[in-house]
Amino acid sequence: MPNWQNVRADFPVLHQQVNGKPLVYLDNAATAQKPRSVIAALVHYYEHDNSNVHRGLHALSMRATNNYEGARTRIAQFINAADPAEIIFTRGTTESINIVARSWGQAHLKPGDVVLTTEMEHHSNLVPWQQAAKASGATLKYVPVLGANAEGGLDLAALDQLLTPAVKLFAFTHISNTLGTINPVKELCRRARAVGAITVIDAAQSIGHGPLDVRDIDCDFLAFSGHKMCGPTGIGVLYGRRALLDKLAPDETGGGMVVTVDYAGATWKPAPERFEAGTPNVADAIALGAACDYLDTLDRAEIAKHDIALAQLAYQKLSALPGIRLLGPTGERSGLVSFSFPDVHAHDVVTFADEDGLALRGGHHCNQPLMRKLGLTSTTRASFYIYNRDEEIDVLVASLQRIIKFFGVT
Ligand code: C6P
Repeated sequence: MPNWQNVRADFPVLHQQVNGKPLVYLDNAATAQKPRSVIAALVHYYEHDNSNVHRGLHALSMRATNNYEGARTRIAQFINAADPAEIIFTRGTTESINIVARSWGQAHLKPGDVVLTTEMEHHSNLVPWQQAAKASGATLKYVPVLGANAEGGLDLAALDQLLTPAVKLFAFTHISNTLGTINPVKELCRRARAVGAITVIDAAQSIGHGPLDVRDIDCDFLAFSGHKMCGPTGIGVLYGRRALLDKLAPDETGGGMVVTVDYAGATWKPAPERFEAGTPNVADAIALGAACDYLDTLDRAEIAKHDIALAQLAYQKLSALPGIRLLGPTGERSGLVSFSFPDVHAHDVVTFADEDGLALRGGHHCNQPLMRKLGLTSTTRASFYIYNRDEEIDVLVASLQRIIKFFGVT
């Protein structure tokens, strides 16, 4: 089992005071902090290897290419993809989902088809499907969430009615960034496959928080961002089954992704190059490989236990506070807790908490339709990661007690 106290020492940013108080960083669902090894990988690349990839025959370019492709192989291994060619580097989850929505959507969707998603999706796994449906004449449908506080998760009985052969694609999140719900992704993929639908998983909130095996889940596409798993911002991954990727036309075209070009047209390289037009984000891809190494030194099954235990403790302690409304599952949940107080805006909560050195997130969390369904405009969210400790939950509770007193919440 990892020594969680040592983990904190790996993250330079944590060792600072905010408003005269020790920083308590509980905004990990927005972005995770970076360990020294990831920062060192970035510095090393720029100090020693910086060069363009796939183009040069000189030493630096070959080193950069080897390290860039090495990172692809490392990430394939991290999610147990069958082939590194199934790993496409993108800017993040949002771009990854947009590539599928545009490339796959354009090629396959037609009027009468259904794209299925869920009521708990982040805008990044919702708006691209709205756009794809509009462009093709397909219909977008949503699997409902159950319960006044969405505590019941996805309505799996309604899924029986919704998953008809008209459904060509089913896109869903692995973990809700607002509710903390962990969806049964393997089951959802199995049920989608039974009607011939392809599956797209938004793994933004799960990738850094536990083991993830695309072959075991048996999904067709999966998207995630490096910055939520200790990697840099500006880099992410689209995983796609090779057989599907090689049949897809690229969404973006230009240098690096073509075999031949003449004045009449061009032919495409196979995946992954086909989807990586232009100079890629070499440094951040390499540092994402270093983030995989880092997380594996901690054991991802242990990370899952650690983050879930913190969220459960927080849920239990917060539920004792007057007036609080807790959202999402009452039982097993991922490493975050979302809540609201009557007549206190989440932005006020976050501003007060900041005075106590706490970093929380307040807002709609890019989940506007879900917020509306729950009769809310915003929630406050505390999200936990490998370097958080039980004592930090006490700081959170004390800060919320101060807020409750100030606003006279009963
Ligand atoms: N959620 C949050 O604070 P990008 O921005 O592309 O790295 O990730 C988008 C995204 C997609 N899906 C889910 C489930 C997400 O949580 C996010 C990002 C952040 O909750 C920023 S809104």
